[in-house]
Amino acid sequence: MKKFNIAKSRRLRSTPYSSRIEDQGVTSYTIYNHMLLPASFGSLEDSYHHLKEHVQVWDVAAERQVEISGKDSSKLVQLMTCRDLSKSKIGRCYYCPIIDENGGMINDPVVLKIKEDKWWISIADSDVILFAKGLAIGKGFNVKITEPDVNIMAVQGPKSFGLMEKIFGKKIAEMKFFGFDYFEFGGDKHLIARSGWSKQGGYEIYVENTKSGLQLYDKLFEDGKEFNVKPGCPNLIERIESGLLSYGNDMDNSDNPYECGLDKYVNIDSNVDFLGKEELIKYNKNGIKKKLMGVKIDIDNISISETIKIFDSNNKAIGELRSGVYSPHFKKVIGIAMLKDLNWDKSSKFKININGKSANGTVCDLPFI
Ligand code: THG
Repeated sequence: MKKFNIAKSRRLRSTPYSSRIEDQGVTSYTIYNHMLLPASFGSLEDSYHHLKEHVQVWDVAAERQVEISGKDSSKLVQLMTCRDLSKSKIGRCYYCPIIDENGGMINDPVVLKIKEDKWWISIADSDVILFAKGLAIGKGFNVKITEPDVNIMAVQGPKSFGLMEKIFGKKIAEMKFFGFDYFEFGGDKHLIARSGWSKQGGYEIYVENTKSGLQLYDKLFEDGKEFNVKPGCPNLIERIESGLLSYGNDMDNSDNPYECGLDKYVNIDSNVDFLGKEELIKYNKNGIKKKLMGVKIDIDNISISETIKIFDSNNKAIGELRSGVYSPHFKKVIGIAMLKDLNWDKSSKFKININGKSANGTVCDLPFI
């Protein structure tokens, strides 16, 4: 295989934690919101087992914030999402599909209500800020839209609760899932949410004060020794088993929230107005023709850098595999596939060709675990 490097430049942004994770042994990066996002620290499987048993600190600064403030900020945020935010509360996070006028997915961020007239949209990999600015200009909204210098570090894994309590005290252990509050460290306040892109539990620290954040980063590793803390990053195996979707991989602008199985976050019956509502009402009435499903494939490894077609027993294309990884739990490859209707039956079998090898697979529900 040919070897190459990705050339660094100002356009490909590092994070305040980059030099630390490079010293700590990051072995690959992906690019997310024009920024470095660590993708591995050595073996994916070792990190997966460690994440499920101990605690990891992740540099997820690439989950950028789009800050929307001002008199019309709530109107603009609501216009962008099909989730009803009319009863949303300050100090809560909301997982919100952002959709366009056709109902096509633009992003699937976590939305934080900071104040009545200030929101953070914690985005997946697409330029939501441009979409927001375009809408605000077109509608003549009185809002300010920026990308503040906020760099999230996530603390994930079952021992995250013990570690965070040791540093921040009892109050942090009492915080509910998707709640957030401000916690003091070395004289500085940090916004911390009970959230994160794993199902192993944990927190996300939205670092605004970089200097204090870096001290906190080091403190997490110092105090974390007794919890067997390690550096980590979103883990491909864990996130697929948990059914956490990755925008740009599992779904994109050609898919709507129903097709992505995000029905829970679609409120077409509410009074609120949002872009694409008419289209979603139609999809809800007439049904959808494709849907994201789990798949299990009898093969012992896979590496996906492009879409792989899935066929039925008559060699008819019935869908495509969008993410996949070998799962030590299931002892086969598990993946997320967009399948055409008639193939959503959980016992449906299919054929797939991976790196020149033919393999058999079956359809299942998401999440796997
Ligand atoms: N945290 C923050 N920002 C993010 C992510 C994150 N931005 C990018 C990306 N991840 C956005 N995508 C997701 C997808 C799923 C979840 C969060 C962000 C998630 N889902 C929970 C679940 O599916 O169980 C809970 C959703 C709910 O029911 O409210 O956590 O991880 N800051």
